[in-house]
Amino acid sequence: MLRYLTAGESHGKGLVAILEGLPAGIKISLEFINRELKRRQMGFGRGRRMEIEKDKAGILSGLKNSTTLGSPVALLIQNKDFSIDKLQRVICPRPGHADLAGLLKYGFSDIRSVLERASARSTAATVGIGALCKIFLRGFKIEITSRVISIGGAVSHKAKIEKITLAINKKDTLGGIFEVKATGVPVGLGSYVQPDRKLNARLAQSIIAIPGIKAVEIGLGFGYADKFGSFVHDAIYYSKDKGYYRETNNAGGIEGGISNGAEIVLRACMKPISTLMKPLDSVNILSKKAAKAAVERSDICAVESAGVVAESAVAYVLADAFLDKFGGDNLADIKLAYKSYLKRIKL
Ligand code: EPS
Repeated sequence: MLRYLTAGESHGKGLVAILEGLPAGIKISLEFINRELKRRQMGFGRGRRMEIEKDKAGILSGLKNSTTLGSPVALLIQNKDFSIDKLQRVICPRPGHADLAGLLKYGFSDIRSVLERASARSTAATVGIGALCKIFLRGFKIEITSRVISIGGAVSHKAKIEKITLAINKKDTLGGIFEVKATGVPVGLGSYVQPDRKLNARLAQSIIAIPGIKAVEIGLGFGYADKFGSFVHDAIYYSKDKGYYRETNNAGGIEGGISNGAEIVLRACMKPISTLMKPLDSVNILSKKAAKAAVERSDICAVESAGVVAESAVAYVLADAFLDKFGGDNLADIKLAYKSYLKRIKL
């Protein structure tokens, strides 16, 4: 079983991630982890914080000679902007952020106490975990990628840049849609036997947990709603060299909660960033009088980064499901189990 925890505030000392359950014997490339962290920081529309931070991970445990020991792997990403105790109190909650609900729930008198952990800064730790999982999955030729489909409704590269530029000029923000694909996933990850073992359910949960994500669809997703069944289900064929195969992949690689061997395809919608430079109406939590929402340094658009974070979320779920199926403490054992499974299902 794979499990992880992250810790860290946006302007605290740093972010910590612990991943437990990686088998022994995996060669870990710190360079790869750092490349992934850098990818998360990119994209047109990111805020000034991304110019300050040059995220790099330190590995504190779980390795010997860069190879996993089967013990927990702990990562540390230090914050350059470590200023949590000096930053101004925040008293006007931003609509769309965790500010007001978090303040009431935890009984704070400073919204900063909420936003420090609710910030998407924590996704740097998620990407660190995802990079470790990607390294494991790559050993089995499973690759995960993402791309931005649209930003504020704009689809072409030029239109997306123009739209974000408009948002910058208008002191507004934008969301959009991104897609994540996983190739090389074998048939048989996840299960229909219990809701919490369904691969689609686990993927959807992990994606919707990313800050700002409001909707997830798998394969044709909402596109199923207005079509006949005969038009959307992926007909099954068989040939001696290919075995069972499909000519379409509307299911997005998952049927009945199980991977079916096709590419896993999912899309998610990220809402516009909720910190607005021209703020919306809010209420001062001290006076209870009408006021404009707090203005914090933030991003204008972070859909590309959210795609990278989603790759990590998918990598974690797939690595866990893979270990459920072929699990072991040792990479060589898992490779043997995988080989024998592939031999069995080759009909
Ligand atoms: C982020 C770091 C944050 C924000 C952003 C994402 O840094 P700061 O608040 O110091 O500018 O730029 O967070 C949010 C958009 C949010 O809503 O919390 C990061 O590292 O990705």
